[in-house]
Amino acid sequence: MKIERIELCELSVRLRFRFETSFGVEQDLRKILVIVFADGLEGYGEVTAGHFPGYSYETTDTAWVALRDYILPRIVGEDLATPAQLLERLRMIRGHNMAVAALENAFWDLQAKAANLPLWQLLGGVRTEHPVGASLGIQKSIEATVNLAKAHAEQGYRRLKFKIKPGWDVLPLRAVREALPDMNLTVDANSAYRLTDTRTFHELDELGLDYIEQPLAFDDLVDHAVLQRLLQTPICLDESVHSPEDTRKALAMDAGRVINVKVGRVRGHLMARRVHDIALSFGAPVWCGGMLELGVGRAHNLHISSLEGFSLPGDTASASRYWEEDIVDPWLDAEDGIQRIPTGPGLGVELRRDLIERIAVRRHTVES
Ligand code: OSB
Ligand code: MG
Repeated sequence: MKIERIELCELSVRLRFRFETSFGVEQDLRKILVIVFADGLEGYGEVTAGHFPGYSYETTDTAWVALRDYILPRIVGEDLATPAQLLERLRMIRGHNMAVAALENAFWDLQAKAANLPLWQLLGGVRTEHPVGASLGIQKSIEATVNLAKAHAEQGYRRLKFKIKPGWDVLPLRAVREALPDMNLTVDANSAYRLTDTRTFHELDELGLDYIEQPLAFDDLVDHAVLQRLLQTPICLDESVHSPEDTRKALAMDAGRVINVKVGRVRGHLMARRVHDIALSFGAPVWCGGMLELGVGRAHNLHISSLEGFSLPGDTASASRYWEEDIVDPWLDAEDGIQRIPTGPGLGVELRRDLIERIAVRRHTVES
């Protein structure tokens, strides 16, 4: 397919809730939509980076510059047959995985549309429904945490994940465990702890959590392996895994036993699939992480969740949990904790141009 034109569109959006994690609070976000034109078709991708470098060094602004100055000029006008060829054209660009992934994802969408297949099928998926969990931010009180947990359990979410940080961990989780004795519960520290916080880890280990997500440094595997040996609860790696090679090394050294696959963090679907395959070969379950995506990113997350090894609920909750309005039709909402993966060609969602027009704050177009 000859890539004729690529459009970037930055959108200003407001989350329905204030989302607090160990690295900060977010509510007003800026997201980049990537639209790729080829053969009379359009493919869509979304940059998953946050607006602040708290989760990763990538941000909306770094992705904008990386796409505009380095990535798009290498792709517009090219005749590309596969996502692998697209990645090969970008091989000399080190890092900036979320920027690259948005374009790679749009190219997959294009290819699926050209083949008249839903994206999940092109990716090798095996199911069209997937159980989902919810990621719940740090609340103002234990009571608020328990109430939020109960409300989400009632909505049918299959797993609840709680953001924790030093000083906000064992007590709220114990209260939630008492209120919901049979619920699948997890915690996500976003790298807020050190190996010396052993007491907290041992107390968390008593709560029957499905896993403890990214307790230690964002760039660490060694200490995670030491910690995993001390715990019954599996460690799930998020920030520390950026590639299939990272996955192999992490699982080989037992730095964790579960992998959170984020399509943006690992440079797109092709690499996400390899991460999945490696995890499967180690017998490690994977699940699809979330980055507070709008409908385009959320749809990509649902399609990759169709692969066999995504055996745990994803952070692919209902769009209406996050947004008053979303940029795609139809709404990607779960019913009783199950998301249906769209079955139309490509992503299987349409862009709401009127809304995009209203919330766009910056645009850039490159033509061949
Ligand atoms: O660590 O999984 C994370 C959101 C932004 C950045 C990092 C993370 C998250 C979430 C929210 O946990 C997941 C979602 O509901 O989209
Ligand atoms: Mg995480």
